[in-house]
Amino acid sequence: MKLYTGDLSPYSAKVRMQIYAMGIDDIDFELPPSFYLGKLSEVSPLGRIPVLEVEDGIIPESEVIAEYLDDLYPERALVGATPRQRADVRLLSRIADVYLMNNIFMALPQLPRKTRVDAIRDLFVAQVRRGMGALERHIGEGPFAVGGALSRADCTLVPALWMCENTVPRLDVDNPIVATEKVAAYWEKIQQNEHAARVLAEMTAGMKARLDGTERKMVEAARAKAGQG
Ligand SMILES: N[C@@H](CCC(=O)N[C@@H](CS)C(=O)NCC(=O)O)C(=O)O
Repeated sequence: MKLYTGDLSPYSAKVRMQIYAMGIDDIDFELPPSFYLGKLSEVSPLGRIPVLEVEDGIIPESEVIAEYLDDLYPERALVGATPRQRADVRLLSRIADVYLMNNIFMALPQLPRKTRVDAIRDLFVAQVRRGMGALERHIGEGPFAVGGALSRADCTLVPALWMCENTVPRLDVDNPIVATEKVAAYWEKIQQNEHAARVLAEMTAGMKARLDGTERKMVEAARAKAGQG
């Protein structure tokens, strides 16, 4: 199998963390060459990563890939031990995807101050804060988001909280984690987990490449190669 993925992509990082935690070793990672050309639709009609390439086609959408991997390796599935824990794992993963990450992504075009529309930024940041409030209510108080073991809730929350901490303040608003107690305590602890630490290091490297111009050079090289000058 092959996972089309990118270091900085939080939805991809979520699937990578699951792969690391489940110890799956037959998946190659690749950044699709078309990523730098803005032509991800050549890999998947949705035009987004992650995408899992399997024998008979592709599976897009991080949550669908995550469930597929749990179905493939049920003895290692990261879904929680009881029906209630399984519901909580799904709920926290959904809060992270739909209420945190999706709204952060919608706010990203407001990063440049020169073109920023404050009302648009505020609209999406308010939704992120609402999601954070729900997370504060539902998250567990141990070292993991649900119960006493790492689950897919952690795999989704780790990249989402990294985005809250590293991206939201660049919109000139406070990091939404700071206003929480349980989420802030969880965030501090989960970063010590080896699989979390691995994806966080990858995302940090991806962010560095974006900010120091390395990524821009890759885009220019890919365009030159494709004759897009
Ligand atoms: N709902 C999708 C979201 C995936 C997504 O937004 N991926 C981003 C990177 S993290 C992407 O591919 N963006 C490229 C684009 O929008 O052109 C999922 O869960 O996989």
